[in-house]
Order: sequence, then structure tokens, then C-alpha cells
Amino acid sequence: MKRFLLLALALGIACAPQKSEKEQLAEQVKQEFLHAWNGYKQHAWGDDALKPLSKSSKNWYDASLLMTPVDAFDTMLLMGLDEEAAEAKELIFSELSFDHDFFVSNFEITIRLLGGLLSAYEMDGDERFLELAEDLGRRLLPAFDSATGMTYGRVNLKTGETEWQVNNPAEIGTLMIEFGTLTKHTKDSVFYNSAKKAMMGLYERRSEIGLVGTTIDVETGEWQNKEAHISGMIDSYYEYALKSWLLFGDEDFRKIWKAHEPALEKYLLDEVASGTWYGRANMDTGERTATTYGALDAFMPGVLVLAGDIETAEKVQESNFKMWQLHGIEPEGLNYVDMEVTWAGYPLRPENIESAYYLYQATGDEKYIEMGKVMFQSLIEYCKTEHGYAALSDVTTKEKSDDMESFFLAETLKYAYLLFADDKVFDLDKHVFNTEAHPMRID
Ligand code: DMJ
Repeated sequence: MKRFLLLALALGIACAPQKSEKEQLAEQVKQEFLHAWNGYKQHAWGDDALKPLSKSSKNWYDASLLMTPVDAFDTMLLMGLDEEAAEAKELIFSELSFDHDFFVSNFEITIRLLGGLLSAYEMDGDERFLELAEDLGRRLLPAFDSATGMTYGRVNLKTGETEWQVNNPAEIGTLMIEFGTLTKHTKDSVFYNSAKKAMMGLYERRSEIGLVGTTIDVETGEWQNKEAHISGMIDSYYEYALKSWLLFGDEDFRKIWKAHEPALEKYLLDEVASGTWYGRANMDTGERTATTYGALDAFMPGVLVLAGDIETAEKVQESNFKMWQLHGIEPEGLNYVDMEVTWAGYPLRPENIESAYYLYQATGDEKYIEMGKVMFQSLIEYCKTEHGYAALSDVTTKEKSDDMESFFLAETLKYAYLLFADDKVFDLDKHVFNTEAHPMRID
């Protein structure tokens, strides 16, 4: 036996099963997650986020709401990082309080914290996650108090006062998965009904050709900016129309998605020499207003996969990858006609790798693994710092900025991990991800 072992070693024959390249990549993603989490632990423990260059921390508001630990918790569970999950959980239960007299963004707090607490509850089972989620949900409810039912942008967590009467479709229409799931677990229908009313309010104000604009007054219902696109300020409204239908089986959401789907294809989808992209257009006339696309728009192939349009998803993902490769890492904004960068930052966004994950799940085509590998390796090359990961202020020069958004741990590394990991780690058929990659169970 010993002689065989020596011979095997000499010949380079593995006796233990070799890890596949995908398994090795998944393991590497896990190690990079730990690197970023340890940076947070060392320099930002108890605060919202790590500042990776100055090795310090920052809070969004006057007190910490534990953005990073809450956002990152379910990724730890998925990666099997039980020790880290236990310490994050202890921190959350000992420190997290929503009893603060300050205004917060209803959208950001919903997708990151309410979503994070709900997936934590579903995956871990500890009732205290649900208690925190319900407390937060009730404090956010005044945001829905408008003449149209569409939400104000900001709400004071203690007093319930609201502000930012002019809001946008993404912030009004990206609440359903979280508030609907809160109703499912608390049996209080107020959450589901409020979020649905907000979403329907938006849908009813779509243009005759089936598009929504960029900003709307939630009291008067008048559009303030009529530019239609799938980028920031609109993006996840479309995502939630489809996903809310998949999660809750409510036909009204299917109706919303089906009303917009052909309009997006007819007026925004743009096939040009450089590839297939989504441009911008006037919501009433459909006339092209700009040919800009960016890192946020890259979510769309993932949604198209869920909608069953693999063909368009594949074409747009080719463009996504082209955008990534242009400077070795994707920019916030790009003119897809002349391929000039219009906004050079990269805040560690997930959407491109997220779409590669959905497409790999749907097609099994190894080219999506290759795309993921390139994207993951450029993250290491350009964004890794001694104590975490840093956003880039300019993808053309690779200059870093002092930010590590919580979605890097909640989404970017989660989708990278799931792309490479064995399918048994996570069953996509039984879950819907909220827009911050917090999985909600379909049942
Ligand atoms: C996240 O907070 C969410 O994915 C949101 O839908 C868009 N912005 C960031 C990630 O880019």
C-alpha cells in the first residue's frame, strides 16, 4: 500500500478525490468573504460599514443599524461559516435597535435590513429575527401614508414623520417581497396590502405605451421626470413585478409584469453594432433619449431568465460581459454606441455576476462560469485591500475609494459563491431572492 502511495505521489495521481475547478473557486470566494468580514470585524465592529482604506468605519445615520452584519448574515449561513454567523447573530441581538429619532431611506432599509432579518428568520429559525423585522416593518409603515398609497422616500423611525414626496419607481415598487413576507410570518395583512397598493399605484400611472418614468410625486401622482429606462431609480420595480408573482402567486403582479415586458422590449431594448443593450426613452412617446447603460442595468438578464426569455437574456449578458471587459472592471455608466465611459465609478456591484449565475442555472453553459471567474479575479486584482475590499472611484485608472458597501457581502460574493458552488448548496426553484440577494422561501 505504502509503495502504491509513493508511486501515486511520484506520478501525480491523486488518491483523495480532486476538487473540481468550480469547487476550488467556491472555496476561494468563501476565503475572500472571510477577508472582507474580518476587515469589518477588526475596524468597524458594531458600525454600519467598513472604510477599507482608512481602516475605520462609518454609519449611515446618527446611530448604527448594523447594515453589514444583517446584510451579510445569510451569506454566512449559505457558505457554512457557522462561527462567523454566531458572532454576527449575537451582535444583532445585543445591539440592534430601531428606536431612533432620525429619517431613513424606506427603500434601502427595507431591502437590506428588513430583507436580511426575514431571510435570517427563515434560515435560522430564531424568533428574535422576526420580532426585529416586525418592529422595523411597523416603524416604516407611515411611509405608505400618501394620497396615492405610493411611498415617501424617507421616514423617521421614531416619530413616523415622512419626507421626500417626490420619489421614484424603484423605491416605491421594491417593497413587496419584504412586506409580503412579513405578512406571511406575522399574519398581519397590513404589510402585504400597503406594499401592493404602492406598487399598483405606480402601475396605474404607467404611460399608454406601458413605461414608467424616473420620478413621481406621491401625493399628486404626477410624473416629474418622464425618462424611462431600466437603470437605478426604476430597475427593481420591474424585478419585483415578476418576482412578487413567483413568490406569492398573486395574478395582479403577473399582470404588472406582462404589461411592461413588451414595452421594455419594444422601446428600450436596443440592438446596435456593439451588442444588445437597454437604452433610455421618453415614457410617453418611446423616443430614444440616451444610449447609456451601466452596472445597475446588468440585473436584467437574471430577470429575463426567470421570465423564460433565455434568448434575450443571453444576448444582453454578452453585452454585460463586454462592459466588464472594456476596462477590466465595469463602470457605472457607458454610452453603448461609442463605448465611452460616462460614469467611471464601481462600487462593488453584484448585478453582472448575478445575471451570470441565473444564466448558468438555466443553461448549464460553462461560458457563464468563465465569465464569473474573470469577474471574480478582477475583483481580487483591483478591489482587494489589506483589510477588506474597496470600491473604485475610476475603473479606467483603478483608483480606489474608501467604501465597502454591505451589498458586497450580501450580494456580490453570494452570487459568485452560488455560481461556482455545487447546486445542492441552494435550491433556486424554492426561493426568490429579494433585490439585495436575501432568499425568501416559496411556500
Ligand atoms: C443593492 O442595494 C440592490 O441590488 C439594489 O437593487 C441596487 N443597488 C445595490 C447593488 O448594486
